[in-house]
Amino acid sequence: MSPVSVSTRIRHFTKRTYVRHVFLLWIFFTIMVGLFAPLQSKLMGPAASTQMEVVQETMTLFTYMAAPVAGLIFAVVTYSLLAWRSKGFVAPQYEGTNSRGNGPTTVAWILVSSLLCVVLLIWGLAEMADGQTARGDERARIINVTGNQWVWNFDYIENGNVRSQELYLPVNEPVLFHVTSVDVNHSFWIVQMGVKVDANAGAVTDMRVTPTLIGDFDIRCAELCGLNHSAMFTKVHVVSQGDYLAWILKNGGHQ
Ligand SMILES: [Cu+2]
Repeated sequence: MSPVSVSTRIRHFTKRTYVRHVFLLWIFFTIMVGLFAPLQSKLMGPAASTQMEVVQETMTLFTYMAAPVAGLIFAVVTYSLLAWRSKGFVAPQYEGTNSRGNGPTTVAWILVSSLLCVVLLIWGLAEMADGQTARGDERARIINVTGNQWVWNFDYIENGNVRSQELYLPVNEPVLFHVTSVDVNHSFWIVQMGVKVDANAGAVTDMRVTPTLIGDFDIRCAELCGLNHSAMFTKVHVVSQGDYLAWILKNGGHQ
Protein backbone atom coordinates (compact mmCIF):
# COMPACT_ATOMS: atom_id res chain seq x y z
CA MET A 1 0.00 0.00 0.00
CA SER A 2 1.55 3.33 -1.05
CA PRO A 3 1.70 6.33 1.38
CA VAL A 4 -0.64 8.24 -0.94
CA SER A 5 -3.35 5.66 -0.60
CA VAL A 6 -2.99 5.66 3.20
CA SER A 7 -3.43 9.44 3.40
CA THR A 8 -6.37 9.24 1.00
CA ARG A 9 -7.94 6.56 3.16
CA ILE A 10 -7.47 8.70 6.28
CA ARG A 11 -8.97 11.73 4.48
CA HIS A 12 -11.97 9.71 3.36
CA PHE A 13 -12.34 8.28 6.85
CA THR A 14 -12.35 11.66 8.61
CA LYS A 15 -14.78 13.08 6.04
CA ARG A 16 -17.49 10.69 7.17
CA THR A 17 -20.10 12.44 9.30
CA TYR A 18 -20.27 9.72 11.92
CA VAL A 19 -16.51 9.91 12.48
CA ARG A 20 -16.77 13.63 13.19
CA HIS A 21 -19.74 13.08 15.49
CA VAL A 22 -18.02 10.31 17.43
CA PHE A 23 -14.90 12.46 17.66
CA LEU A 24 -16.89 15.38 19.15
CA LEU A 25 -18.60 13.00 21.61
CA TRP A 26 -15.19 11.59 22.51
CA ILE A 27 -13.88 15.07 23.38
CA PHE A 28 -17.07 15.78 25.37
CA PHE A 29 -16.97 12.55 27.43
CA THR A 30 -13.19 12.83 27.99
CA ILE A 31 -13.68 16.32 29.47
CA MET A 32 -16.62 15.11 31.61
CA VAL A 33 -14.62 12.19 33.08
CA GLY A 34 -11.58 14.51 33.45
CA LEU A 35 -13.67 16.99 35.44
CA PHE A 36 -14.70 14.17 37.77
CA ALA A 37 -11.02 13.32 38.55
CA PRO A 38 -10.21 16.08 41.08
CA LEU A 39 -13.77 15.89 42.44
CA GLN A 40 -13.87 12.20 43.32
CA SER A 41 -11.03 12.43 45.85
CA LYS A 42 -12.88 15.29 47.58
CA LEU A 43 -15.99 13.11 47.92
CA MET A 44 -14.19 11.00 50.52
CA GLY A 45 -13.32 14.03 52.62
CA PRO A 46 -9.97 15.56 53.59
CA ALA A 47 -6.87 13.34 53.72
CA ALA A 48 -6.18 12.59 57.40
CA SER A 49 -2.94 10.64 56.84
CA THR A 50 -0.06 10.45 54.37
CA GLN A 51 -1.42 7.14 53.07
CA MET A 52 -4.68 8.87 52.17
CA GLU A 53 -2.82 11.63 50.31
CA VAL A 54 -1.08 8.92 48.28
CA VAL A 55 -4.41 7.15 47.62
CA GLN A 56 -6.09 10.38 46.50
CA GLU A 57 -3.20 11.36 44.21
CA THR A 58 -3.29 7.90 42.65
CA MET A 59 -7.05 7.91 42.16
CA THR A 60 -6.90 11.35 40.56
CA LEU A 61 -4.08 10.42 38.16
CA PHE A 62 -5.67 7.08 37.23
CA THR A 63 -8.98 8.84 36.47
CA TYR A 64 -7.22 11.41 34.25
CA MET A 65 -5.44 8.66 32.34
CA ALA A 66 -8.58 6.56 32.01
CA ALA A 67 -10.63 9.56 30.82
CA PRO A 68 -9.79 9.33 27.08
CA VAL A 69 -10.26 5.54 27.09
CA ALA A 70 -13.61 5.70 28.90
CA GLY A 71 -14.56 8.74 26.77
CA LEU A 72 -14.01 6.81 23.52
CA ILE A 73 -16.12 3.89 24.72
CA PHE A 74 -18.92 6.20 25.93
CA ALA A 75 -18.79 8.07 22.58
CA VAL A 76 -19.06 4.93 20.43
CA VAL A 77 -21.81 3.45 22.62
CA THR A 78 -23.82 6.70 22.75
CA TYR A 79 -23.50 7.31 19.01
CA SER A 80 -24.39 3.70 18.18
CA LEU A 81 -27.46 3.80 20.41
CA LEU A 82 -28.72 7.10 19.00
CA ALA A 83 -27.77 7.00 15.32
CA TRP A 84 -27.74 3.35 14.34
CA ARG A 85 -30.79 2.28 16.22
CA SER A 86 -33.30 0.18 14.27
CA LYS A 87 -36.59 2.06 14.21
CA GLY A 88 -39.96 0.35 14.62
CA PHE A 89 -40.35 -3.39 14.39
CA VAL A 90 -38.51 -3.78 11.10
CA ALA A 91 -35.19 -5.58 11.21
CA PRO A 92 -32.16 -3.51 10.05
CA GLN A 93 -31.71 -3.61 6.26
CA TYR A 94 -27.96 -4.02 6.34
CA GLU A 95 -25.07 -4.45 8.75
CA GLY A 96 -22.29 -1.95 9.31
CA THR A 97 -18.78 -2.71 8.07
CA ASN A 98 -16.92 -5.20 10.17
CA SER A 99 -13.75 -3.88 11.78
CA ARG A 100 -12.39 -7.29 12.78
CA GLY A 101 -8.85 -7.85 11.60
CA ASN A 102 -8.14 -4.13 11.16
CA GLY A 103 -4.35 -4.09 11.61
CA PRO A 104 -3.64 -0.41 12.40
CA THR A 105 -6.52 -0.29 14.94
CA THR A 106 -5.27 -3.41 16.71
CA VAL A 107 -1.68 -2.14 16.84
CA ALA A 108 -2.76 1.32 18.08
CA TRP A 109 -5.03 -0.20 20.75
CA ILE A 110 -2.30 -2.55 22.06
CA LEU A 111 0.35 0.20 22.03
CA VAL A 112 -1.81 2.77 23.86
CA SER A 113 -3.07 0.23 26.43
CA SER A 114 0.46 -1.07 27.11
CA LEU A 115 1.84 2.45 27.49
CA LEU A 116 -0.94 3.41 29.92
CA CYS A 117 -0.40 0.22 31.95
CA VAL A 118 3.37 0.79 32.19
CA VAL A 119 2.92 4.41 33.37
CA LEU A 120 0.31 3.37 35.95
CA LEU A 121 2.45 0.46 37.15
CA ILE A 122 5.53 2.68 37.69
CA TRP A 123 3.42 5.33 39.44
CA GLY A 124 1.69 2.68 41.57
CA LEU A 125 4.98 1.10 42.70
CA ALA A 126 6.50 4.49 43.58
CA GLU A 127 3.40 5.56 45.54
CA MET A 128 3.21 2.18 47.29
CA ALA A 129 6.79 2.67 48.50
CA ASP A 130 5.83 6.16 49.78
CA GLY A 131 2.80 4.68 51.56
CA GLN A 132 5.00 2.06 53.25
CA THR A 133 7.40 4.69 54.62
CA ALA A 134 4.43 6.72 55.85
CA ARG A 135 3.07 3.84 57.91
CA GLY A 136 4.96 4.93 61.00
CA ASP A 137 7.96 3.77 62.98
CA GLU A 138 8.64 0.98 65.48
CA ARG A 139 7.68 3.06 68.52
CA ALA A 140 4.02 3.16 67.57
CA ARG A 141 1.30 3.22 70.22
CA ILE A 142 -0.50 -0.13 70.23
CA ILE A 143 -4.32 -0.15 70.26
CA ASN A 144 -6.37 -3.35 70.12
CA VAL A 145 -9.37 -3.31 67.80
CA THR A 146 -12.11 -5.91 68.15
CA GLY A 147 -14.96 -6.36 65.68
CA ASN A 148 -18.18 -7.61 67.23
CA GLN A 149 -21.55 -7.81 65.43
CA TRP A 150 -22.09 -4.83 65.01
CA VAL A 151 -19.78 -2.56 67.00
CA TRP A 152 -16.06 -1.83 67.21
CA ASN A 153 -14.28 -1.93 70.58
CA PHE A 154 -10.97 -0.15 71.11
CA ASP A 155 -8.58 -1.08 73.93
CA TYR A 156 -5.79 1.38 74.74
CA ILE A 157 -3.51 -1.26 76.23
CA GLU A 158 -0.56 1.11 76.76
CA ASN A 159 -2.73 3.49 78.75
CA GLY A 160 -4.28 1.13 81.26
CA ASN A 161 -7.66 -0.50 81.24
CA VAL A 162 -9.43 1.88 78.88
CA ARG A 163 -12.04 0.69 76.37
CA SER A 164 -14.18 2.79 74.03
CA GLN A 165 -16.52 2.35 71.08
CA GLU A 166 -15.37 5.58 69.44
CA LEU A 167 -11.67 5.78 68.69
CA TYR A 168 -9.45 8.54 70.12
CA LEU A 169 -6.02 9.20 68.61
CA PRO A 170 -3.36 11.85 69.26
CA VAL A 171 -2.35 13.72 66.12
CA ASN A 172 1.05 13.05 64.49
CA GLU A 173 1.74 9.98 66.64
CA PRO A 174 2.19 6.60 64.90
CA VAL A 175 -0.35 3.94 65.89
CA LEU A 176 -0.19 0.17 65.48
CA PHE A 177 -3.59 -1.52 65.54
CA HIS A 178 -3.88 -5.20 66.48
CA VAL A 179 -7.16 -6.12 64.84
CA THR A 180 -9.34 -9.17 65.50
CA SER A 181 -12.97 -10.28 65.75
CA VAL A 182 -14.99 -12.24 68.32
CA ASP A 183 -17.57 -13.57 65.86
CA VAL A 184 -17.60 -13.36 62.06
CA ASN A 185 -15.11 -11.69 59.72
CA HIS A 186 -15.22 -7.90 59.59
CA SER A 187 -12.97 -5.32 57.96
CA PHE A 188 -11.61 -2.34 59.87
CA TRP A 189 -11.58 0.72 57.61
CA ILE A 190 -10.63 4.28 58.62
CA VAL A 191 -12.06 6.00 55.57
CA GLN A 192 -10.23 9.36 55.49
CA MET A 193 -6.91 7.77 56.52
CA GLY A 194 -6.96 5.41 53.54
CA VAL A 195 -6.20 2.30 55.62
CA LYS A 196 -8.16 -0.94 55.88
CA VAL A 197 -7.47 -4.44 57.17
CA ASP A 198 -9.49 -7.63 57.72
CA ALA A 199 -10.72 -8.34 61.26
CA ASN A 200 -10.80 -12.14 61.40
CA ALA A 201 -12.00 -14.35 64.24
CA GLY A 202 -9.12 -16.33 65.75
CA ALA A 203 -6.41 -14.22 64.11
CA VAL A 204 -4.74 -10.87 64.69
CA THR A 205 -3.96 -8.58 61.77
CA ASP A 206 -1.78 -5.46 61.97
CA MET A 207 -2.40 -2.03 60.57
CA ARG A 208 -0.24 1.09 60.97
CA VAL A 209 -1.13 4.72 60.46
CA THR A 210 -0.10 8.17 61.63
CA PRO A 211 -3.04 10.61 61.76
CA THR A 212 -1.96 13.98 60.38
CA LEU A 213 -5.12 16.03 60.80
CA ILE A 214 -7.14 17.01 63.89
CA GLY A 215 -10.86 16.29 63.43
CA ASP A 216 -13.57 13.65 63.40
CA PHE A 217 -13.40 10.97 60.71
CA ASP A 218 -15.32 7.84 59.73
CA ILE A 219 -14.69 4.23 60.67
CA ARG A 220 -16.68 1.62 58.75
CA CYS A 221 -16.89 -2.12 58.52
CA ALA A 222 -15.96 -2.99 54.94
CA GLU A 223 -16.91 -6.68 54.99
CA LEU A 224 -20.51 -7.89 54.81
CA CYS A 225 -20.94 -9.26 58.34
CA GLY A 226 -24.66 -9.84 58.82
CA LEU A 227 -27.95 -8.03 59.21
CA ASN A 228 -26.66 -4.73 60.62
CA HIS A 229 -23.40 -4.57 58.67
CA SER A 230 -24.41 -1.21 57.15
CA ALA A 231 -24.86 0.23 60.65
CA MET A 232 -21.42 -0.91 61.82
CA PHE A 233 -19.79 2.49 61.72
CA THR A 234 -18.25 4.76 64.33
CA LYS A 235 -16.01 7.81 64.59
CA VAL A 236 -12.34 8.43 65.15
CA HIS A 237 -11.55 11.64 67.00
CA VAL A 238 -8.05 12.86 66.22
CA VAL A 239 -7.09 15.31 68.96
CA SER A 240 -3.99 17.08 70.26
CA GLN A 241 -1.58 15.10 72.48
CA GLY A 242 -2.80 17.05 75.54
CA ASP A 243 -6.47 16.38 74.78
CA TYR A 244 -5.72 12.69 74.23
CA LEU A 245 -4.05 12.38 77.62
CA ALA A 246 -6.91 14.25 79.30
CA TRP A 247 -9.41 11.85 77.70
CA ILE A 248 -7.39 8.81 78.81
CA LEU A 249 -7.16 10.09 82.42
CA LYS A 250 -10.88 10.92 82.47
CA ASN A 251 -11.65 7.33 81.46
CA GLY A 252 -9.55 5.77 84.23
CA GLY A 253 -6.34 5.23 82.32
CA HIS A 254 -2.78 6.37 82.91
CA GLN A 255 -0.11 8.06 80.82
CU1 LIG B 1 -18.69 -5.98 60.28
